Amino acid sequence: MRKYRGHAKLVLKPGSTKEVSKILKYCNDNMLAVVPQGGNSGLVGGSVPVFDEIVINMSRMNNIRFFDEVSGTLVADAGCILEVTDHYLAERGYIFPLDLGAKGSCHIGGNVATNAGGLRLLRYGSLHGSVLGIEAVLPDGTIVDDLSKLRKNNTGYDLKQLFIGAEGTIGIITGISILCPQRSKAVNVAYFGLESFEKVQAAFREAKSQLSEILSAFELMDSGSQDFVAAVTKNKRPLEGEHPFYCLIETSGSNSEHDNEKLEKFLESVMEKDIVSDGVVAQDETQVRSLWAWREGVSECSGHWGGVYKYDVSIPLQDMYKLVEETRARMDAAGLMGSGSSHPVVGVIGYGHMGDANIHLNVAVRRYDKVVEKELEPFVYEWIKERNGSISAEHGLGLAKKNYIGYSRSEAMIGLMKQIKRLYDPVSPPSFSLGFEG
Ligand code: 2HG
Ligand code: ZN
Repeated sequence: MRKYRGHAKLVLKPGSTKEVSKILKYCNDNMLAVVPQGGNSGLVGGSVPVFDEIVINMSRMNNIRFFDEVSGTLVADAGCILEVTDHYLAERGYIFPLDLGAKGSCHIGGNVATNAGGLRLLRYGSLHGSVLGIEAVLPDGTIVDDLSKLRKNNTGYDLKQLFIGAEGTIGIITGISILCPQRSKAVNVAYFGLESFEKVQAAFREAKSQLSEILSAFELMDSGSQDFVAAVTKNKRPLEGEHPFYCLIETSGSNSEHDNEKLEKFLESVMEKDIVSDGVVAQDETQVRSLWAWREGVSECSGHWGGVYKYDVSIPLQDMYKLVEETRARMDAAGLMGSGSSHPVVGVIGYGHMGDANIHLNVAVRRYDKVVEKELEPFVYEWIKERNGSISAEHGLGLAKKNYIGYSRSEAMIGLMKQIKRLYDPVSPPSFSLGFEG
């Protein structure tokens, strides 16, 4: 993101859990700060050694340890790349229950440590549900071996849940055990344009009712986000006319013809009801990929002009897009938005996971600018708090959001988190710790 910078002098690349343990023990004994690093695809500065910490890079720990073709249980090292792991599973008829744009570089350990959500949470649920166990190393070097392969284990506290989304603050995840679903034989995708956010909501309701069990993704993109992708990639747009909103629907089932028919019928019916203005259904694998690129490409394209302020928020669905409109109006009113180079803001866009009430507000800028920042924060955080939303739906706190946790968690909750942090990491002074501590 060209936003966070560090000057670490040392990067360590452990090849085993034992080595991670030795490193952490040594660093703990000598009060040396560390930052765990996965595929470096995070968006909140969580893996950057901004305090010049020692980087512990997990990329050498990339072996699949175990896979059971009957249950779908996978046990693998934290440093396995998500896409590589998914290819391994595809060859065996399975799928990793998480997918995101950064799949080619992100690590599955980092995915679990940050509780990544991604594009198919609607179908496969959160990692809190699919992860069966973890192996982690605590700050003092203790190895926690909880690589359970069981779905059910009601014996006391479910401690692995604490590591999922803890962003490395209580230990480094070195291995995961995860339940992988059967890969669907048929994947179909539709992309369509709509005239208002009310219509997007109506289309979502229709999709759930008409496509029910085969619906695997329902993604939202506003016109600005698609303009960004068009400007950067120069690809031909999927639809002829321009629309204020676009949605991408994916179905995953067992019968391509049947699912395709269902999707075509859905599209016909929402167009008849005047919910959707225009739409297209992918005819082959290449079209499936190119339609997805109009959604997956937004995140990277929005940084094209120099920088981008990113807010990843959960808000009750009916209010979701208002945040983008009001932020845009605010930038306009402050005279910050325009085509000339004296205007730092290139555009304010919204896109994201409609199915999970999770929107990504991106403010694309020509340069990072304190004046823009002052208009955005705390405005965005206050706006979200007023509506009982979350200031980080799926990207975590990292460095970017750690001081703002109070907008989404009560004092009592933060107090409990601090106690947990202290329990797992008693010697680390607050200034050395990441996330919600400090
Ligand atoms: C996505 O859904 C990612 O594309 C990234 O979560 C969102 O860059 C962003 O703001
Ligand atoms: Zn996202």
